[in-house]
Amino acid sequence: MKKKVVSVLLTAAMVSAMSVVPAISVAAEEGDTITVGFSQVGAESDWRTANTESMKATFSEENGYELIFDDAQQKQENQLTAIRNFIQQEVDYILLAPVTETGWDTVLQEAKDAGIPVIIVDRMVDVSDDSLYTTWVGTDSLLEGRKAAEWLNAYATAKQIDAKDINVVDIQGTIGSTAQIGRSQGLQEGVDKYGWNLLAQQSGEFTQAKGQEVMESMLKQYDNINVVYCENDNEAFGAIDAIEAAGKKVGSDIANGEIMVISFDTTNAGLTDTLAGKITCDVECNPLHGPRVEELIKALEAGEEVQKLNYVDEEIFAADDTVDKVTATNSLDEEGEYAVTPITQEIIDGRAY
Ligand code: GYE
Repeated sequence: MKKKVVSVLLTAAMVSAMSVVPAISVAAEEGDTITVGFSQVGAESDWRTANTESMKATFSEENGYELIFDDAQQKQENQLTAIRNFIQQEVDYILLAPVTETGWDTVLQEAKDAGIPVIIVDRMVDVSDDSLYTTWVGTDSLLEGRKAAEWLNAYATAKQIDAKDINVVDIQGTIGSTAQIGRSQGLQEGVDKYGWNLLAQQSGEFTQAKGQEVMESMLKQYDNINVVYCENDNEAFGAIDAIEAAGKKVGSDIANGEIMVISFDTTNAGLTDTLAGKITCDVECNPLHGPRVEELIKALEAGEEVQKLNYVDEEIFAADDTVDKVTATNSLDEEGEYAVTPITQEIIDGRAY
């Protein structure tokens, strides 16, 4: 890749945040290939597959990169090994999509000592020293959770459903991952604020199989569930299968015995289920991080400063038009109004993932 000066401006979809850190410049000479090691979480969900494809398409040979890709199969120990291999191979950049937030201090210190910049992608790391990574790009999971909770409150209010008649179960993501922490917190805040009954919470590991298993056991334990809060689309697919196998109906008419499914990701299959009315509200989580990470690398290559935290803008889709907007506060404590878009086939067809 040719060393050239590129604009430090990140895309409009990347909302700048917090402090600015000095860029760690890697002296890629004219014509040099940039080597990046990417430690990916796994292949647990449709979201993850779209994320992997985006990264692979961006960091291709023809774009001037050598990508060393490692699938950690949802295990942190595999990620630690992958990062240590990247250090040994003296890659130019380490890209890390961390499975959970904690447990990274030692290995990131090793990367820092080796002088290799680390870009965190998707979920966050919780480290004692922020200089252990150069920059982060990803989703605001807490905001996503709050959007879903505000949507549920607005929906129930519009349909005159009493908060005390809402019996919700939470199929959580991988415990300790940013996506789980934020989405679970968003729901908990809604429970505290509005007085819904939170019957049960259990991890479905962000997979369809585990989502189905957890929903089956919850249905056996509780006969009054009317809302299922799934922390990603694949868990929702499993939960829907479990509900239908138990002879119940998924849908928004909870006053008449239907079980409402709320989900996150807005994958193609998730939005298709939303159009079919099986998922009532799906909060977007955008997986297309490849070009965003590349923009950060280009800025660093040009010796420019980059924002430490780069949040991606995301939407909300629903099966119907009962709620047209919600107000929610993001992780930076900024209150915003977010439109809720009733899903159509045209919207699904026009999307990139
Ligand atoms: O929602 C889920 C995936 O970390 C935001 O991980 C990501 C989550 C995404 O497995 O489907």
